[in-house]
Amino acid sequence: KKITAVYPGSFDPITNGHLDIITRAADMFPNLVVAVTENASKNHMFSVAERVELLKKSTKNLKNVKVISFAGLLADYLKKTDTFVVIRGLRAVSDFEYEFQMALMNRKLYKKIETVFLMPDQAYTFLSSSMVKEIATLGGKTEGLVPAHVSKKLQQHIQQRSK
Ligand code: COD
Repeated sequence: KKITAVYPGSFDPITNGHLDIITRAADMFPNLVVAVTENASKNHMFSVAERVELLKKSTKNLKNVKVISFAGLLADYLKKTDTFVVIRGLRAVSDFEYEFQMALMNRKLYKKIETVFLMPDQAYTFLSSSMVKEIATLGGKTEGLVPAHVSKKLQQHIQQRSK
C-alpha cells in the first residue's frame, strides 16, 4: 500500500526544524503532503499564500513533497483526501502534552488517524517559528535558523512594517 503522509501546521514561517521533519518524512513515505492551515486563530505574520510559497520554494528539491493549504478541521481534510497518517515533530517534553491531546482528539474526530512523531536533529530542538519572528523583529540574524530565502522575506516584511 502506498501511503501518503500529511504534515499539518501553521508554518509561519517554515524553519529549518520543519524542513528537517519534512526531509525525514519524505524519506519514510512515498508521498508527503505539507498542509498549511488557513484558520486565523493565531496572529500570523505571513498570509496563507505566502506561507505556501515559502514552503514550496524550500522543498522544491524533494520530488515527493506537495504543499497545499486547507480550511477547517484536519480530520475532515484527511477524510476527504482518503489519507490517515499525520506527521508531527517533537522537540522536547514540553511539546508532548499538546501533541498527545491533539493526536487523540483527531482520532476521536476520525478514528483511522495515526499520528507519527518524528524527532528533529538536536540542532533544531530549540527552534520555533515564533522565536524566529521575534529575533527578526528585534533586529537579530535568522541565518541558519530558516532557509536563506525565508531570512530575506522576513527582512522585507519587517522593513515594510516599519515604514
Ligand atoms: N523541530 C521539529 N519539529 C518542529 C520544530 C522544530 N524546530 N518546530 C516546529 N515543529 C513541529 C511542531 O511540533 C509541529 O508538530 C509541526 O512542526 C508544525 O508546527 P507549527 O507550529 O507550524 O504548527 P501548529 O502546531 O500551529 O499546527 C497546528 C495545526 C494547524 C496542525 C492544528 O491547529 C490543526 O490541525 N488545525 C486545524 C483545525 C483542527 O483540526 N483543529 C482540531 C485539532 S484537534
